[in-house]
Amino acid sequence: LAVEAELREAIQHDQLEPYLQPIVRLDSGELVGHEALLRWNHPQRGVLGPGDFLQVAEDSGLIETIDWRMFKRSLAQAATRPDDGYLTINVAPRHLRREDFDLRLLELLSRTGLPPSRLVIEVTEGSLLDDPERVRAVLGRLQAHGVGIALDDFGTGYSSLSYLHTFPLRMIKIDRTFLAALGKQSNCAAVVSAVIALARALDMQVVAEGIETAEQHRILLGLGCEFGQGYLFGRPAPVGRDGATAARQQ
Ligand code: G
Ligand code: G
Ligand code: NA
Ligand code: MN
Repeated sequence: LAVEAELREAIQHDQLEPYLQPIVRLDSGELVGHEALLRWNHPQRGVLGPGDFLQVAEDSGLIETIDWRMFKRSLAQAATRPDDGYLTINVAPRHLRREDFDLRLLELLSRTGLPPSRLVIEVTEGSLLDDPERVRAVLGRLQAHGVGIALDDFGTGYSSLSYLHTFPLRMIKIDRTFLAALGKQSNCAAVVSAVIALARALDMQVVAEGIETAEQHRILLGLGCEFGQGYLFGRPAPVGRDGATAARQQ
């Protein structure tokens, strides 16, 4: 309860902020987009990531307010930065169960002036499977307006990609736990390679997450992975202090 009360204060005092992490083409290093990641500028404890409070935010329902503030800020920022590529936002599962989620998001897009084609929403497998018919309808309407849908943390769930493809997915993001094992466990490369081949056959883009080393970068290139994100290319950073600098210098 202490964390929940503190979170309410954090919302009131505007201590929550989107950090941006660059997403790049793995062959050229070209910047293609950014992921907005929630950070809490805690007055005593410094900058906190979602690991410290996301569960409480979701259980208490505060995540709805927090997410809409994040969406508003990151969409408005992206609208003023036309060279930043696309923006991905993380969407808590409960939003997708709301019939009016797509309408609210489209309204925010028009209010901020961000073209829908520059927005990608990141959803998890769990949030798709929770209420598949309703979620498919909401995502379908967003896709029809040009918003992209990315499947986040792919590989941590249990569903087959062929079933997940019954949702309108533009992109899958390979979870960073796979990257950690890449180069250490040989079967890991086989799994990633199969995921890339299937995604390609289904006409989806693949983004590898959590690339930290040149070795991982090299292996992914060899496997035909097109896009990536990770500390090697840029850490999540507040707008203004540019997290994409490392990517541009490559
Ligand atoms: O940045 P970090 O690695 O700590 O993020 C951890 C998790 O928090 C990720 O799984 C991500 O999906 C989630 N997350 C990050 N930012 C947001 C946000 O703005 N809203 C929601 N709902 N989840 C977020
Ligand atoms: O759940 P989601 O995939 O959205 O969360 C991404 C998380 O991964 C964020 O919390 C982000 O801060 C973190 N992250 C981004 N790049 C790297 C990286 O190269 N290594 C590690 N360990 N974490 C990363
Ligand atoms: Na994400
Ligand atoms: Mn992810």
